[in-house]
Amino acid sequence: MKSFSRRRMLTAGIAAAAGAAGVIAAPKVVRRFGLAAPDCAGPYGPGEALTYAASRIIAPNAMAREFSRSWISKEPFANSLYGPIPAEFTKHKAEGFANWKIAVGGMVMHPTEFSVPDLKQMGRSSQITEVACEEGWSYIAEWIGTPLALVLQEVQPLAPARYLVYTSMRDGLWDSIDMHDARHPQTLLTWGMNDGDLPFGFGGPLRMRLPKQLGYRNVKYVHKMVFTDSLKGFGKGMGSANPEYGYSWYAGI
Ligand SMILES: Nc1nc2c(c(=O)[nH]1)N[C@H]1C(S)=C(S)[C@@H](COP(=O)(O)O)O[C@H]1N2
Ligand SMILES: [Mo]
Repeated sequence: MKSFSRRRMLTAGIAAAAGAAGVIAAPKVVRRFGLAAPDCAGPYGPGEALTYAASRIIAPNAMAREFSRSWISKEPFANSLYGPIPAEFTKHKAEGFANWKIAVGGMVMHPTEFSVPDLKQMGRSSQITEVACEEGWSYIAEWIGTPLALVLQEVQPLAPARYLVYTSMRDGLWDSIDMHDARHPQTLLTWGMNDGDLPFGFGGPLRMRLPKQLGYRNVKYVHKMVFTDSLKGFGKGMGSANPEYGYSWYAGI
């Protein structure tokens, strides 16, 4: 009850602040608090800015819902992939991804390449959570992987690092999260699903899993991660490929 009224008060507060400043000026308000979403100047503008800021202010430790085993979907749906397949990816696929590595660099003390066995050795966590596509469908699966927080401990991001940009080798899909989401206990570099290896169709050998965010942020076949203090130099500077197509960067659920 207490937290509910506190939430209402804070929501009202943020809305009032935004209202007072004019909805168009909302991004300015959140920028003042250091919570500007990188795409807040884009089409989602004020709405996007408020969702991101509100989730950090009201529920900084919110967890995605976890389900019991009986909720696991009998027929999980692997979405289609688009675009040409680079030769480098075809080669890895032919090798059964035995030589797959993820390179972690940018603003870190120790730039490192990790193989999937390296990650498995580092640590393991599992969760039964839902993948929700922005198109409306969803499914529940058990996801098994290495908490990204453990990778951060290894590479040691430098103090100015604010975002982590991660990229797929398959189609170049890229996205970014802030340091808060990078350290979130449910953020996994996923290599397993439903008690087995992560199947190819679901992003195997390695997939970013962010159960608190929409499906498209859960990039498959990740091979590169870069810590940065600014997203300006990446694509059109809106934090991911998605806002370039009109989707929101933060996409919290
Ligand atoms: N590399 C890559 N990752 C991707 C996509 C993609 O096209 N390429 N599609 C995204 C979208 S839009 C969704 S909804 C989810 C779908 O996950 P699923 O195939 O496990 O259902 O994967 C995301 N990850
Ligand atoms: Mo999606």
